Amino acid sequence: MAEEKEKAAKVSKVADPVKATIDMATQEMIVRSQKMGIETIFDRAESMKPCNIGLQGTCCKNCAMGPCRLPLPKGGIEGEDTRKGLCGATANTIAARNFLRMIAAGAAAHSDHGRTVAEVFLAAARKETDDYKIKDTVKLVAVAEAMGIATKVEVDGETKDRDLDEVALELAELALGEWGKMEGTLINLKRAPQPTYERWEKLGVLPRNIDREIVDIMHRTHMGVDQDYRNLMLQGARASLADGWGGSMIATDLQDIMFGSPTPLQSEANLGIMKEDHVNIIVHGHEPVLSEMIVAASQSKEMLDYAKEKGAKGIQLGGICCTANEILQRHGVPPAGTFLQQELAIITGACEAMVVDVQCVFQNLANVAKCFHTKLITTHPMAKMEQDNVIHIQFDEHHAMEDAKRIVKMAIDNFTNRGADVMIPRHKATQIAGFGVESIQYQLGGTFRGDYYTLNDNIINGRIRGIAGVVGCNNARTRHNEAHITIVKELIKNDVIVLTTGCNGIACAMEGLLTPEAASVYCGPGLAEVCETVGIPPVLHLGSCVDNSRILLAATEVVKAGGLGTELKDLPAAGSAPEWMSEKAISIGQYFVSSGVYTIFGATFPTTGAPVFEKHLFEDMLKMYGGRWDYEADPILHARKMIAHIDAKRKELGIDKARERVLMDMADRQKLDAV
Ligand code: SF4
Ligand code: MSK
Repeated sequence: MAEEKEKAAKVSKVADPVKATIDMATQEMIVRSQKMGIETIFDRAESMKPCNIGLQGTCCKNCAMGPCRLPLPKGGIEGEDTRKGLCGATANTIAARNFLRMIAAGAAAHSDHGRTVAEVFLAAARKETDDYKIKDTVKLVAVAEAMGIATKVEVDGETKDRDLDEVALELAELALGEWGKMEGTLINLKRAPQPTYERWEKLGVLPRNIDREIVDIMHRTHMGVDQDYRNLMLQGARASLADGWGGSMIATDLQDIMFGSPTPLQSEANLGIMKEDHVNIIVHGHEPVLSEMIVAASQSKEMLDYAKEKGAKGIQLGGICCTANEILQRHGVPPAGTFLQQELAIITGACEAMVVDVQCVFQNLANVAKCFHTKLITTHPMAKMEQDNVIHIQFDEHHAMEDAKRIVKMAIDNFTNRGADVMIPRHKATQIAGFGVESIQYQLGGTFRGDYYTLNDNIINGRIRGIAGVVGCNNARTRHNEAHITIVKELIKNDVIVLTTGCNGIACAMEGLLTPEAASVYCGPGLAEVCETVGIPPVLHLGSCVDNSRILLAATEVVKAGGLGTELKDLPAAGSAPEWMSEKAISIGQYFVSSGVYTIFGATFPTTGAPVFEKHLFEDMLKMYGGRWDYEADPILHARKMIAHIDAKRKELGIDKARERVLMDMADRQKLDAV
């Protein structure tokens, strides 16, 4: 352990905690890590700077004659762009191929998550496992019907409900088929507004099956295949739609059916949720199939009694990243932090076990865990670590609870190995999470109409200026959480309601923005009035990365409720990923753009070295899909661009005047109050 700390202390530069993050708990833990000589991502971001050519998207290593590097000359390009790789590939081709491979990796990650869920769902439907059951039968019927499965039967001239076990089995088989079917296109695409579907059909971008679109990208971007950035991006759209309306949507739907659809619940967020006198288990990654079982195991009397036997007062479960969001939205288990706080949870010295599955897991966790008693447990067959202190307990849905209990017991047994040097930051905040398409409908929809009428009404009358989806990661190249929080605060201040997922959701929770009380503190008068009347936070947490599909469906419900156009592109709405870092964010961004949403990224953008290709993303796509990409690193300008887009859409819809009236009413009211 001492040797590990010595090695870690050799890091050449250390981060300035205040410049690294806006979050107090994170600042305190960075200071602690540096005092202990344990290197974290914040320090590594100081000692290693990114490659400027890779950053521009114009480095190609798709064959062994490269890497061919095509940096944009200082001052840009005047006249013809003559840059080319050995094979003649232009900067546009190289940047487009790189962009497409990011979409492929992102879509693969989301969709493989969906595939695992679908396989577990099939095992549950076939009754091959006792650990997973159908919890939400209402959603089972709704999803089955949305995917074209009959849920009624005619018996002796009478219409009756079909046996739900039969429906579940048919749904499981149909859903799994979406990954590799030989004919047709993805079923869920038909859940989009009809004109959007027709637009995709006309453009020829309807995905055929999920796996094929990803394989197609890997083929097409191989050396010497597709060399037209426009044609490449048609495939980018196809694969991204296979993610958003395919793999991710199926993951969300089947998870809700098996584990229960989220309903609003209270919880907390940040490292301060860990408890000194409890066994602390942190689950981290993305797939909830195992963490659902860990929640159940850690709440079982058997495990709680065992923890007490070992001298702990109980078991505190917490999460990092989207596994956190999954168990937050269904069980109220508090997130211990965002992506950038994963090492810090171990550095508290109070983490008995960190259990990881797939995606967003730092390999350096193993090095940090060596400095403490923490057991680092990998659980997924495709995600192991080379370091010898990592324990692999392979999860199998057929004995899921047994695996979960083994893990929880291992953590409890480790409680007595904890060292004396423990520091859990006191910072944590209360949050209300657990919103979904159905619960927003209940909270904001008319009880009589049962749709999004009330939300639409408030958008039309101008109390709510528009809708923003603000999602995504942290990026160690930017100040942790600063852009997330600045952008969200600027949006709600300007009466834009925010739907959040992923690490943005955790960041907003840590900042106290996910409470109804936040409305009177941070919102403009119109949004504050709506939130206070309905009793909702101005920022609605819709879950994990795959749950961005909830935003697509919620937006579709808004279109269906009427008065705001006929497609997602018509809505006064915008999407944002302020601190993105993952390839999944590019896939999400592209499926939002392809679905008609103006989508803006912060931090960095991976095409700046290829201005013509970038113009295709930022301008041409608007004509094709009604949505487009944009980029702005400055958080205030970023939010203002979103608001400007929302205002332009309000004008197109002819509802800009209504908002002016509402604001005048409010000003008048304030004047009256002052008298
Ligand atoms: Fe260079 Fe062309 Fe090979 Fe890419 S594919 S590394 S541009 S030669
Ligand atoms: S966990 S993909 S850092 S949001 Fe979904 Fe957070 Fe981004 Fe991972």
